[in-house]
Amino acid sequence: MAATGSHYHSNLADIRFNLFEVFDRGALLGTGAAEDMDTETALAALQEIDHLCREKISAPFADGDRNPPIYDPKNHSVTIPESTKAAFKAYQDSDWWRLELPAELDGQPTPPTVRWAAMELVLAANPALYMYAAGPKFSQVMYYNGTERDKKIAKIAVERQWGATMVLTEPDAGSDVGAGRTKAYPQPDGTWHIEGVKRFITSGDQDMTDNILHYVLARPVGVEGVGGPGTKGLSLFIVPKFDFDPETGELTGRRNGVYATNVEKKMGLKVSATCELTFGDGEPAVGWLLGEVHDGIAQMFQVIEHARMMVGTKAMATLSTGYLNALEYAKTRVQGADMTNPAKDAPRVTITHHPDVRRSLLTQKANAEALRMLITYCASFQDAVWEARNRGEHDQLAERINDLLLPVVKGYASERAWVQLGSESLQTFGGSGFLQDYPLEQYVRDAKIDTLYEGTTAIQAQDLFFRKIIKDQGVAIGKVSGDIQAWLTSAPAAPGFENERALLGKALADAGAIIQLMTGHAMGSMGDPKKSYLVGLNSTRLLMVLGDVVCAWLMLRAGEVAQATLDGTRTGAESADFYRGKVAAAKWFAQQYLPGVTAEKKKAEAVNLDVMELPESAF
Ligand code: ST9
Repeated sequence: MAATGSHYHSNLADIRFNLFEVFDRGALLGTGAAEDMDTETALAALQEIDHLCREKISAPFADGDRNPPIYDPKNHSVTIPESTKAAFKAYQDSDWWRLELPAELDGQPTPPTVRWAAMELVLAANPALYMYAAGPKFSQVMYYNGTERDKKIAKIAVERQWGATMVLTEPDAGSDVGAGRTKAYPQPDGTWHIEGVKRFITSGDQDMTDNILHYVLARPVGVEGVGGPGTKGLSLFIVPKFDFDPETGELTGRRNGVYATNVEKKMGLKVSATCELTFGDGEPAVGWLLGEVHDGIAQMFQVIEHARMMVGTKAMATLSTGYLNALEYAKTRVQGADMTNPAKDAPRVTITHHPDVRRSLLTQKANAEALRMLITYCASFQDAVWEARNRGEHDQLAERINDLLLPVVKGYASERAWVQLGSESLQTFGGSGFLQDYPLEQYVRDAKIDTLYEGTTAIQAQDLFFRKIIKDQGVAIGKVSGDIQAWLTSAPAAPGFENERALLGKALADAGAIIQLMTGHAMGSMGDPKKSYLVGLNSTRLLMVLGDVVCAWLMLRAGEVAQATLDGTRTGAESADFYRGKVAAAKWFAQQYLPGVTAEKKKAEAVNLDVMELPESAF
């Protein structure tokens, strides 16, 4: 019983429910900057993108894995498989990527919650394709940080749909970007020559776009006051693959001195060409400094923040389609008898009758839907930032809460998703899950990278604690925690969640205790530097605990909305079984994950310096 048709399964009902029944995004649509995007238009767009994903974008998913891009070391070129090229062209022609662009760049102004809902579909269907198509989005970074000339080039890059890459990592500078050694030499004509080797460059070369703009971090040499050590000494340069006329965008025919010098052989996400790029070996790699600002790391973080949100969304999207594939299989797979009927000749049943399969399916459903809520919740703060900017203002609190949630979106979602995909979704298929007949084995391989690139889980955990909690002086975490507390003491939207609300209250307090414990260690480290190890030993734990608490809260909010719909105290757009499923998933998530927070608090308290004092030879 091999799978037929598209591997891609979407959950438009849950997306719609989240956006409009829980997060009330309808109030935002059709007004202000989203004037041309009312609720009806947004829903129609989601449906059309879903159709495109099913028919075209998802089509080369397996082929791209089995026949990955071909690297030609003679010409330093990368050839993308024809099937992926066709899907890429279909996506480009669809213009849906314009949802992610502002009006200044010929985009279709759309609030981030709706944008991420739309991109969830593309990321579930074919994540590498989303990355190849990200060039126009990068143009925003050039447009908003650049000179008038840069703004013109940004528009050209959108119009011509050029590719783009983020170029930070080097062989000896991965998590530690500040250790990068690539140099930039100023030239009399105002350009810069870049020299160095960069590694792990996603979409570093391809033959689908007429040009590629590389966004490169390098250290300026010979300019007073810039180019010092660490990340703060890095500047951001734009280095095109092909030289072009900045007025018209026409290619001049000159090939710039940046070449793919290797393409990695990987565990998964194989159709995404991960390149080594060599700059200025033999011929100059000419680039220009972005804007006037020698503040490359901050500019690059504008890309990174978007990419971290993208990775969390990709992880969630893969788990969602993985779960729906598993559910479809379980509904038709007949194996064994019902547990309550021990007779040898008892009728065989579909595996959805077996308790362990039900446990697994509900766990997958609860996780996929919780992660979707986490992403929508985070994006709802991006909506506030977006709305304020459109009014010419800043919503600083929303910016800080978005910053706080980003490492949770990236770190927690990626960890949960690939483990769930491997341990539950694939497992539902039994031995068949191990075969390439089904997409699960590829999902697991493709999703593993999400815990690694764009900052590993450990980096997310450090970012969360040191930058987003301590440096923020607890403002954002205080607000989120205060909102959960306020919800707990407010009148429930529907009865029946008393036990789960109590679990949430206890978990919130225990999570707070872990933060307090770690803050104490951080402060203690000023007198005793070794205390900082105690923070490091607990930081990933905190990341996962906060993910559990926030997700449980969001699921319970959704559960109460669903229960109220079933009780008839509000009206909803979906079927009764949809709402029954929401109630069950919400309770399950709270019951299965919240008690674990108390255990994590105990484990955090038990951590001491023994592990750091253990000699290497004892490991
Ligand atoms: C990669 C590619 O993995 C994977 C897939 C690519 C897919 C591409 C397609 C995606 C689409 C993207 C489209 C873009 C569209 C954009 C549109 C937007 C309009 N938040 O703590 P310090 C800054 S690529 C913000 O001292 P260290 C900040 O400026 C490889 N900013 O750091 C700060 O200064 P200040 C990915 C932050 O100890 C400065 O950095 N590699 C944040 O020097 C220094 O901060 C990684 O992700 C933040 N969270 O360096 C690297 N953090 O404090 C992972 C720092 O004055 N490593 N800044 O504000 C890290 O993140 C390290 O923590 C480190 C440490 C490098 C930052």
